[in-house]
Amino acid sequence: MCPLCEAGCGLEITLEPAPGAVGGERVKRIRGDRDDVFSHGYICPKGSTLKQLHEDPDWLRQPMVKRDGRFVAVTWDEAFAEVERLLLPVVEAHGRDAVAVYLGNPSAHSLGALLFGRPLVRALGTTNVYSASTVDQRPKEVSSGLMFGGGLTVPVPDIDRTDYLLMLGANPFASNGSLATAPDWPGRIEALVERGGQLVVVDPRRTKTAEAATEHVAIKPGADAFLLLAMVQVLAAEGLVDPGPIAEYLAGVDEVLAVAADFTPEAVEYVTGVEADTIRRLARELAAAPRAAVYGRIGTTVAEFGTITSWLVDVLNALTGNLDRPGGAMFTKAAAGSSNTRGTPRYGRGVRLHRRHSRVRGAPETLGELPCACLAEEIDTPGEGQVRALVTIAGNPVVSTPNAGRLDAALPMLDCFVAVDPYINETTRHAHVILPPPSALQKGHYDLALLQLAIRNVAHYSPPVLPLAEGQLDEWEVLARLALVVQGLGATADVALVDDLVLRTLVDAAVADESGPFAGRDSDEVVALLSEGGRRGPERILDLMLRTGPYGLTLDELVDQPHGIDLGPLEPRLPDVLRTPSGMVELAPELIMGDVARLATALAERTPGAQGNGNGQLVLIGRRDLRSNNSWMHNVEVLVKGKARCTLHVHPDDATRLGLVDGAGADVSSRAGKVTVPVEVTDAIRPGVVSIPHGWGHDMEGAELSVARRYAGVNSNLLADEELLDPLSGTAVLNGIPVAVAPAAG
Ligand SMILES: Nc1nc2c(c(=O)[nH]1)N[C@H]1C(S)=C(S)[C@@H](COP(=O)(O)OP(=O)(O)OC[C@H]3O[C@@H](n4cnc5c(=O)[nH]c(N)nc54)[C@H](O)[C@@H]3O)O[C@H]1N2
Ligand SMILES: Nc1nc2c(c(=O)[nH]1)N[C@H]1C(S)=C(S)[C@@H](COP(=O)(O)OP(=O)(O)OC[C@H]3O[C@@H](n4cnc5c(=O)[nH]c(N)nc54)[C@H](O)[C@@H]3O)O[C@H]1N2
Ligand code: SF4
Ligand SMILES: [Mo]
Repeated sequence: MCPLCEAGCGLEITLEPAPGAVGGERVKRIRGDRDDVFSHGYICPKGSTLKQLHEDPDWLRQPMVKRDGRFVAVTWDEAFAEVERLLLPVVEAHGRDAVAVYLGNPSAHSLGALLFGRPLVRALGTTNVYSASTVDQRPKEVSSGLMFGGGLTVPVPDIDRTDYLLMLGANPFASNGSLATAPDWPGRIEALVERGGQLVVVDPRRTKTAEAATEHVAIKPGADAFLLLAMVQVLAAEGLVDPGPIAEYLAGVDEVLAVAADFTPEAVEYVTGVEADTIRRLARELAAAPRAAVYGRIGTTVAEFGTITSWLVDVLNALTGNLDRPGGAMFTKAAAGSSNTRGTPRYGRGVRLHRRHSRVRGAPETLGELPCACLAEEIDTPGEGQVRALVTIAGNPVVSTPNAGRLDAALPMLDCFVAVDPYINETTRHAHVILPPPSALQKGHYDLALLQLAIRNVAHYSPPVLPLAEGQLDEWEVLARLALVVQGLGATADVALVDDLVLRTLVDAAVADESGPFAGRDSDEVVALLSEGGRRGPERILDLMLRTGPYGLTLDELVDQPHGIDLGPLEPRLPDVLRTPSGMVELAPELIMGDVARLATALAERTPGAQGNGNGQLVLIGRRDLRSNNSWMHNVEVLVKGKARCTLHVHPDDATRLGLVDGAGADVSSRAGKVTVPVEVTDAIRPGVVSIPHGWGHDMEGAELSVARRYAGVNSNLLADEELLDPLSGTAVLNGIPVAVAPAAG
């Protein structure tokens, strides 16, 4: 299984003898697995580069410790001793909250990091927990948590069976899909159009996905909430509200229709840049389609009204009768790890939000984390509670988070910075200790998180393809040893302590679960069963999760079926999928209803001619490229060579007005910073909007990425403003950044 993105394609990897290599073999070829039950041979250009990543000379194979400002390779024992030496005094002097943790994107695709990262966070005992979620999907987790009772209880568009897909702020032709796990989105979209279905893409850019669609709506950045709420208004005004059989599980329909009343298509025409007639037609089409789904992704979440927009996506699904029906927006029933297949069906305590606030700015906690846009100020603002140590796991926040310049300047202030990461990059160059994981080919893989959002119920496990080198630690072992160090058990303590404790906690819960397969069994006996054949680490825990999951699978069964197990198309799951206290879908959660006032204020302020509406103000958005993966795969030559990808997309009208020339440089500046970037004039972007992809800027001193440095590009997050957040989710606004653009000086 390819662990690089959410699609999770099956791979066929051929090895060949290689006398010098660890284990005596190396990868000969990687291609798509034609027998895979879900991907059927599909692969993107990144999948085969698992070989290049594994063989990349810059991929660290030994821990690094900084001595006199330079990294030197050390043994694992020395590295953990250094962590102990630097980290424990911080905790002793300033308490546990003085240590912050940042979890990055690849940790969501790593079984070891998923299962041992949280125990490490608990061992640290800090409330300063940050992750890439608050520059990503957190608004969707918040809205889903409030509506359905679980952060990952996110309805996914049933694209294989739908007749009408309204897609906002997503470009699966580049990203391969997100929060809707499916290999080969392009093929599935083509099939939708071929069977006579409609795809409407709402995006300020005419993307490849928009080109494949039956309609493209070039909305103004940040305006999706207005568009969707106006569609609700049309449904209400025209008597088109018809939730169908799920009506009996919906609470708050009238409240939702009431708040939509003022948001008529005419009222939002200016803010959205979408004609009232179009909005009205879209609402009618959505209501009339036999089976339809609304789907929103990152263009709608890293936005000013991210949570409201995420909520409205599912409000529309529900009001048009498309929630929880085939061809609509449905709930996955994952084989392992899902909170909506555990406990009492239908009822739960829901999610708790805003239980505490960040020290400096008072920004809200969500799902146990603070907004990563606050990390820099928590480090660089002196006072009680200041962050003085940092642990990053699979993250590159200096490139990925807003006002990257401020964070870059803050990291050298830390007394201790430990990075679990394979590269010396823009972020980890500031670390005191770097602890590298093995490559993806050396780790077992089961996508515990993203398979919970698959558009078909499937289960896949792949064992390590290549062995660990002598003395090399697996990723979970790195995290377990870190946990032991922070618990004060020493740099050489045995990882089995952590492994057994994590498993034991889960087994105890399993024997206590009256409806589960281990109900009433003896914990020791269950642990012994799971440990048969010497199984340990993440695999042993995964086996437990599979056995206690809704299909009662075992890891051995998955190992025996390397092409995956198809558990069938999604099926209706209401009301059992819910974990809300009321046992109802909360269509009008209080927190969200309260935030609609902000939308109303914005609507009143943003009228042509009103003061401060930013007329003529350019705004910056991002984009993705099929050959990139956030910030960290630009060290693979085959992916970066050719035409430069880190360019500023500008509409021809804006280029003429601003004197920008295709191929020449432009200075782009915002409140947060300034970059100089090559111009690419294209009519595929809405006038008034410019776009730079994130994840670049690899020419920083001290980073050791020999290929990426030659294709450096610029860091677009130097421009993103860390002060702009969606208040409900604490998610940074990364699209719609006000910028000034001029021909590059000199
Ligand atoms: N302007 C703007 N900014 C954005 C976005 C945007 O659309 N626009 N998108 C946001 C999104 S969606 C995301 S998810 C974030 C990503 O933000 P991050 O997660 O902070 O960044 P990544 O680029 O994914 O960096 C991954 C890091 O993990 C390391 N790594 C790779 N594989 C492994 C592994 O197996 N184990 C470990 N321990 N480390 C590994 C890499 O070397 C790298 O340092 O960026 C966000 N930033
Ligand atoms: N090749 C590749 N694949 C990836 C990644 C990658 O970096 N490269 N990253 C992975 C990760 S971590 C994630 S989270 C997913 C993200 O997956 P997607 O959400 O599909 O991400 P993008 O391809 O960036 O598409 C977002 C689209 O939103 C548009 N947009 C920007 N602002 C707005 C707005 O205000 N409103 C609307 N309606 N649209 C807007 C942009 O023009 C862009 O086309 O991709 C994953 N897959
Ligand atoms: S789309 Fe590409 S990167 Fe994503 S899982 Fe498939 S092969 Fe890997
Ligand atoms: Mo992401």
